[in-house]
Amino acid sequence: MGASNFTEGVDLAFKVIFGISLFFLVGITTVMLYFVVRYSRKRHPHAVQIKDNNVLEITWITIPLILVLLMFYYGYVAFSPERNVPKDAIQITVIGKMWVWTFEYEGGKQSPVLVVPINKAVKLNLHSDDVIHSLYIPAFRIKEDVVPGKKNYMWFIAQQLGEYDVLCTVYCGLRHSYMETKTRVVSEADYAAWLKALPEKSNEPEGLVILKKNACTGCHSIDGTKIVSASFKGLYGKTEKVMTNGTERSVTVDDAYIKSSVYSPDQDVVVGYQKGIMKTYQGIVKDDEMIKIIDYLKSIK
Ligand code: HEC
Ligand SMILES: [Cu+2]
Repeated sequence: MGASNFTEGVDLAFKVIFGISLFFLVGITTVMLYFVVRYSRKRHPHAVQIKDNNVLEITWITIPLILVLLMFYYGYVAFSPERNVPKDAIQITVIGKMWVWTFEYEGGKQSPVLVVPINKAVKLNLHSDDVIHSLYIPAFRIKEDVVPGKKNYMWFIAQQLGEYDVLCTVYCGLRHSYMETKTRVVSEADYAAWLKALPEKSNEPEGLVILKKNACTGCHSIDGTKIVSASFKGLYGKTEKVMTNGTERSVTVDDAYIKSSVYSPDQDVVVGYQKGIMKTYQGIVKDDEMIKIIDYLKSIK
């Protein structure tokens, strides 16, 4: 039995198409080699024109038509149920954002991993906060684009307990390849217990929640490791070399500098980095959120 209810159908479509391709690869190559020998100029010095051979023409129309329709049939049979969601499916919202997946359960509880009960239909409502992402669970044989401003969905029934990869398959910026997580398929009882234990609200500091919500942590770590840019750890109070209008100067990282870094990131560009990697958060990070971010940065200096 496949990992999901779609695994077998998609695999069968793949095998049919692969089989037909293999048949043509072997068939065409064989005929080609045979013709090279049989109709070489030595053996067959004068070319003969063959015209109006009805049997031949009907054959090469009918056989490929059947094969192409066969491929269509198996593809259609595997794909069409993927767009037909059972009414009683569990609803989970997926939020794609550069470069994290977040799964939101009933009541607004959020998790960075997708946990689902076995043998239950699960519908994923796909939502993007920024650019086009694509949610892919290879073991389940399902993939859908997550497009900003468009309602898209996918669904499945997990049929085997275990942990499976979840990927983003469209290039969505610098850390696209890190945009991955797991699906955990658990028993129904474990699912209920897990969902119950999932905290209503994160018990992390408010400032960190805001940083994560805006995916700042995709580029700035909080533990000192360098990702795309400097870590937030130890940043506050540090003296930093920046380029302002083409001249290098030293600044101390304080409230005003953090604010201008977030609202006009290209004004002072930290030496060693490129302009334009970080976008402006003007109008996205509100003033009260800014205060919480700064408080948080002070707490990890
Ligand atoms: C796409 C990656 C990316 C994201 C997302 C991002 N930043 Fe940045 N950030 C950078 C880069 C690169 C620099 C260094 C270049 C510059 O100064 O513009 C930087 C610089 C900074 C600086 C100055 C750092 C220093 O060493 O002086 C601060 C503060 C900062 N970012 C805060 C934030 C906050 C807060 C967010 C989220 C609201 C955020 N960043 C989101 C890439 C990013
Ligand atoms: Cu992505």
